Order: sequence, then structure tokens, then C-alpha cells
Amino acid sequence: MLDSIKNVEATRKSRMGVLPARLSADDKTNLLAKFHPDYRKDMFTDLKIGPNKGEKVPLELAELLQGRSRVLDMDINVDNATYDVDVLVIGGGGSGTSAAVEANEAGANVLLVTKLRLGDANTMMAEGGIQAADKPNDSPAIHYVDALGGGHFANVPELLRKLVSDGPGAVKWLNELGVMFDKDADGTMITIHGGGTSRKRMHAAKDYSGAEIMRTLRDEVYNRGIQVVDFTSAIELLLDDQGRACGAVLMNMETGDILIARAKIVVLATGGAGRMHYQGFPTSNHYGATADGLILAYRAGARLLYQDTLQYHPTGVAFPNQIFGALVTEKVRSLGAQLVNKDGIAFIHPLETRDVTSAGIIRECNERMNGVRTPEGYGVWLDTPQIEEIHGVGTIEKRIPAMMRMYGKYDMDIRTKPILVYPTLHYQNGGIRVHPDGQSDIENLYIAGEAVGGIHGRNRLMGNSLLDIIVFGRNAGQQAGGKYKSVTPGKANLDHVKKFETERNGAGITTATPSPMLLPTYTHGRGDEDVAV
Ligand code: MEZ
Repeated sequence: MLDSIKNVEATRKSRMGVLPARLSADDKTNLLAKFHPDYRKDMFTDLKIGPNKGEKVPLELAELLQGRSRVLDMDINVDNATYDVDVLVIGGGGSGTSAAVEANEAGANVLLVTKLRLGDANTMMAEGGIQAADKPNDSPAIHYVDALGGGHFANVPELLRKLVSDGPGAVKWLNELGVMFDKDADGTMITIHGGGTSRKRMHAAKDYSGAEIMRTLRDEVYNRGIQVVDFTSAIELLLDDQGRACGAVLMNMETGDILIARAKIVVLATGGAGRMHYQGFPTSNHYGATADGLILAYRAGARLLYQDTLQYHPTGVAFPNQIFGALVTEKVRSLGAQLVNKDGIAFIHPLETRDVTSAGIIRECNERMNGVRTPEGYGVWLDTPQIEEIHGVGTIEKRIPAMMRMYGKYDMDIRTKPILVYPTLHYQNGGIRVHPDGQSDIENLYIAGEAVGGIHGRNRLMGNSLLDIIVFGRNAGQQAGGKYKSVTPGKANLDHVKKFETERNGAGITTATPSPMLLPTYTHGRGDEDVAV
């Protein structure tokens, strides 16, 4: 490792301002096909049952989507409701809290349930920033074209149009709620580039943008007196006798107690799936990211979209082991740090999209054997000292202090030495299919945030996730707030669960893995024996 650092240092001056060539469209297609994990046929299977029967999904997700419901072995009286509200929001991250705030604003009685604590979510872990086309040289139309190209032209047009059109308003809303975005001395928002962007439209709060946004939204939920129930998972949706969503079966994560929540409208905002560790990848996600919303919605009859496409963030920590897989924000590259192989050679253009960059790193390590050996495998260098050379001494501390602190804990100074990175499982590009109003195939079931499929096509651009949780979270809350008065739910039931079990039996699926997963199994028995899952 130390010898290789010398190569990085020796080439640094000659690399300054010199960028590797952009790849042609054909080169990108070939690179992805050969090295991106989404293209590994042996890691996917076709679903045997449910609305997406016959379609490809990762093996690990198939097991849960076709898994056995936790409620089958329970004696549950769905009429014995502990909560009876207008709007039930499931999930306490950025989209769930945005939905709760807007539904509350519309006068609804809102209950928010969350598996861990309010704010324990991928939003909190987001670092680099939030895109919004609010500068004079930019427009939602340009943002649309960037995201469409990045998404391999597979984005659902109506959803992408809403994302980019509502972007400037979303950042304004957050700013007015109190998010402390990076600003110039005159108060102008500072914006930077990300992979795949043709304009500088990334707004950030240093490199803890998500934590700052989550702090503000959490305060807003508490200030409004919205009812929040922590450490409580949804383990099944309730449908009424007309097949409309009307609540959920909840489980207290500490005691295992079962509770029933009845609602006129349900918003699913359960987030991503990094803790499924697809293909054995480490993840940048929080402990609760186990695709629960997809499982519940699927069993209730909602279609998924692009459930076979995941985002591997190019720069996960490859060393030291204690933080293996943690996120090194793309902002590090936006500020000028290059990806460099063991010989000190920059091998990929900084503005390639994440899927292409990740595939490039995997090729560099696995085929060209130009990676650096680490205890867990291989990594390539991210030449962080370049940032101080380009922007001046003190920039790292000022612009990416969280990165500096994360490495500082292990006596590593990213201002003076490069760091080793390798792709980490970061985002679920696909999810539950929604209609332009944010409603799933199930009436009165709205979806928001990472659980939605289709906004980003087959590859999301940096900063469009923090944007989508706000845009589609607020949208779900506004839709629910506009509708709840006209909804009278019928008799609640779990018939869809029994029907799904019959389908499982008919297809010869005998797996007993409890579904949804709720928490990764390695969290059990590590001092948290009280967890009921
Ligand atoms: O949108 C993201 O995933 C993001 C901004 C991540 C990052 O690199 O910081």
C-alpha cells in the first residue's frame, strides 16, 4: 500500500487538470455489460408468483418477495385497532417526514410509525447534496435531460418531469424550514457538479447534507405535534373489502407486540435495500434498509418497476476495515480528487455516471489487476490531497469535514494521503410502480422516497435522491391531505396474505424465511437480544 501511495504522489502534478477521455456510448455499454453487478446473470432469478411474475430480480430480493408472511402464524384481530387515523405514514426518513408534514398541513390526523427512531434512515446518511435547477444558466428542462441520460432513458417521463419541475421549490421549502445550505457571503447558494450533470446544481450542507435536512424535518414533525411511534415496523398492509389500503399490522421491535393501525390513506416511505447486501456487497445504508415496503406492497398486489437495478456507489470505503463500505461522498470527486490505480494513473473521467464509474473500478481491480490489495479485497485510490492543491489549504476541513473526521478516527489524514475506495451498495433504483399522482396500483396506498420505482430509470444521478424524497414525500402528503375527507374505508382484512400463501404453495415455494426482513440477521445477538425479529 505504501509503495503504491508513492506512485500516486509521483504522478499527482502531471495529472492536475488532465482528465481521462470520456467513454463513447458503445464503450460504456460494453463496460457495464461486462463489469456492472446488475448484469451478472447468475445473481438474478425470475419471480414465480405475484404481479411481476416472470420478471428478473436479485436472488436475495426474490427470497423475500416470495417469502412467508410473518402474520400467518399469528392470531390477529384486525378490528381491534390501537390507532385509527386519517393518514398513516410508514417510515421516518426524509420522504415519510415530508409526507407527514404536508398531510398535517392539510388538517389530517397523521400517525408516523418508524422501525427504528425518527430520522434513522438513508436520508440521514446522505452526504453530497440535493440537485435543483435554480441558477440562471440552468433549467428544469436541462436537469431533465441530464437525469434521462443518466437513467439510460428508462425514467418514467411524468415522474421525472415532476422531480425536476418541483426541484427549485423543494430547495426553497427546505431553506425556509431552516436547512443551513452552503452559501456565499452574499447569501447565494453554492452549487457544484456531480457525475452526469451538465450544470452546477448540487446544493449541499458541507458533506452532511442529509443529516442537516433530516434534522430540520424531524424538528418540523415534532414542532407540529405529529404523533410518532418509534421502534415499530409495519409487517403487513391491511386492505378493505374493496381492495383499498386501510392500515397496517404493526410490530413493536422490542417486545414483539402486535398492534393494528387503521387509516383512510397509507403512505409507504420505507426506503431502500442496502442491508440486503446483494451479491455480498457492503453498503452505505442504515440498518433498517431491508426493502420492507416492496415486500408489503407486492404481497398486497402492487407492481414493482426496475426491481432488478441497484446503484453501487463508486466510492465506498475499501480501507480501513472498521468502516468498510461506508460512503465517501461523490463531492470528494466533485472537488477534484481523481480515481487513480495502483500505478498512479487516472483511469476514468470524473463526470461519468455512477454505474459506469463503478464498472470501471471493478474492471481496474478484477480484470486489469491494477487495484491495491486490501484485507477485504481490492481498492483504487481516491487522491484527496488534490483538493487542497486545487482549492487551497483548508478546503477539506471546510467543505468535507465529515470525511475528514471519519478517517481521522483511524489516524488517517485525507488532506495529506489518498484513500482506498471500491463500489458499495448504495441505492435501489427500482421500487414500487406509481402513477403520476404518487399512488401505487392499490387505491389509497401512496409511495414516496426510495421505495418508488421509475423516477430515476436504471441509474440515479447524485443528489436526485434527496430531491425525490422531498418532492414525492410532499406530494404523497398533499395527495393524502386532499383526499382523506372523502374516504370511508370498508371492512379491513388480510385476505391478500392468505391468497399469496396459496400462490406460494401452488408454485411449490416452501421457503420459511420470515418476510419482510426488518433488520439484517447480523444485528441479532450482538447486544441487541431484545430486538423481537
Ligand atoms: O445522491 C447521492 O447518492 C449522494 C449525493 C451521495 C454522495 O455521494 O454524497
